[in-house]
Amino acid sequence: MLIKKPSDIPSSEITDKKLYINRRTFITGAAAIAGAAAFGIRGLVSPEEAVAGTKLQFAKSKFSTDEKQTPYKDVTTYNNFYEFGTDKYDPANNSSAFKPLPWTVRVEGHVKKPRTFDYEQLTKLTGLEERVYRMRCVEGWSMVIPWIGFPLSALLNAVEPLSKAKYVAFTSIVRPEQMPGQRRAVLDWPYVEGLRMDEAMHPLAILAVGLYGETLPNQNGAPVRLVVPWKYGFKGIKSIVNIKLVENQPPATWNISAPGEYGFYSNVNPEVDHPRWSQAKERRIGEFFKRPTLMFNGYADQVGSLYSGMDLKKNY
Ligand SMILES: Nc1nc2c(c(=O)[nH]1)N[C@H]1C(S)=C(S)[C@@H](COP(=O)(O)O)O[C@H]1N2
Ligand SMILES: [Mo]
Repeated sequence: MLIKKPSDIPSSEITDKKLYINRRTFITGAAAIAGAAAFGIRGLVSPEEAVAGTKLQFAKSKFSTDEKQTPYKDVTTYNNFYEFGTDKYDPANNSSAFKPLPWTVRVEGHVKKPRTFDYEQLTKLTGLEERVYRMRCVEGWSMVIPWIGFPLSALLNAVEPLSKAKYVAFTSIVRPEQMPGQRRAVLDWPYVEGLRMDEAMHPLAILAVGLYGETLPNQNGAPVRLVVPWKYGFKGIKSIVNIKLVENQPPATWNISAPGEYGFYSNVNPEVDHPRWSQAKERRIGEFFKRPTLMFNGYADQVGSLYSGMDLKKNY
């Protein structure tokens, strides 16, 4: 993330590079989930579907944008997931050995009922929804992604937060044997992130288990990751194993690594530039001309009130 500015990336690199794994490769990877039935996501997938890519059942959501969706290929081959390497194509190329199932997420801290959820329990909390969201990376590119997930608030409510809980701390998995990027100290592992409690409870904040109607490819944060569409992409922590409700503002990986560049809040804000580049515009992947970046990534009507009275230049 520190390495390339969006303006350094020729659009030819974005569209023409042949290094992406194709959809079939993902599907083979997902055949690892063939065990799906064995792991107990029975009811969501039939064995045939598991082999052909694990389809999810979901409802549509009123929170979706009807903007043109970024092609599957771009969503799954051009992104950041430093556990698999620092290049945009590394996650797709280096994540095939990762085994996303079986999986559990521990939810604890200042809660009445701390609990460990397995994958099936997560997908059944409220059932799954499709949320087509605009996503804006701090580096200046953006996508429109049809996520499949459920409200983070549903998970938090299930453990009954206590009044002492002011923030939510998220932790990614550490598995250097399956994540080649973790064999190097590019970041402090595990990757960690945080939200303020009211942000975490906002209906737009979801935990995603899929995209384009199928289980998440490894490179996009399988099997469960955070999606907060009004914040820069790096807040969307992937492959989450622990969620802890805490009293004080928790550490966040990019904030630890470069505090002057990446704040705790990291709301998409065209008026507050990154110290090394402007945030006023963005390049929607697949489009040639840049478009203006919108306050809170276009979700100002829904989330603006969370920050009323806050100095967003200081709390960047
Ligand atoms: N665990 C972990 N989560 C992570 C990252 C990472 O390196 N490790 N990168 C972040 C960054 S910088 C971005 S832009 C998004 C990109 O992933 P997506 O395109 O699949 O949303 O994931 C975020 N979550
Ligand atoms: Mo990012």
